[in-house]
Amino acid sequence: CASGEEYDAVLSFWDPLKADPKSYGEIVLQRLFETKPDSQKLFPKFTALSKEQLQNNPDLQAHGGIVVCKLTEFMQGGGRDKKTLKDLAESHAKQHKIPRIYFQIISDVIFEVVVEKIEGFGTDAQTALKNVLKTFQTQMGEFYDELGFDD
Ligand code: HE5
Repeated sequence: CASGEEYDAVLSFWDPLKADPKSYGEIVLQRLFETKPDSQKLFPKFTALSKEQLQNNPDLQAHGGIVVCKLTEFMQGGGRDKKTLKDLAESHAKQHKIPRIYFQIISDVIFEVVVEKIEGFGTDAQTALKNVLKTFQTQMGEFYDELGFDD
């Protein structure tokens, strides 16, 4: 599990994402679809759209914003807010049918985008972010296990 100091270290660089979740979320989802084209099929709203149609797409921006806001909420809770993750695991397992591997895949994309776009995100903050995202994936996995969702 990531330590409290690690959540603080990440949050000390997180202001740009808090200020503009849609823009960062848009980049994350576009990068996700580029690096893992299969992932696009998991989104009924986006599955049929071309790369061009995913540019400046208000739905994609809105959903990207939602994803970044949830992640911010998780970090601000210092990993102790189980309700947020439990609700997230339930909707992703039962409603959206997202195999758990995608939490790792999107975490890797988030890491890449954050390090690339956020000024001053040094090695210590990078290690902290890796550990925080790892904790996120692990806890989502534990809720998936509880729900009996095997994928
Ligand atoms: O669960 C919800 O609210 C608690 C519904 C809205 C929501 C979705 C839907 C939220 C808050 C998140 N996602 C958040 C989130 C954080 C992690 C990093 N997601 Zn989510 N998702 C939703 C992730 C990770 C993740 C990986 C993948 C492949 N997510 C997805 C996919 C996904 C899908 C298909 C949906 C359904 C809504 C939709 O299609 O929106 C356009």
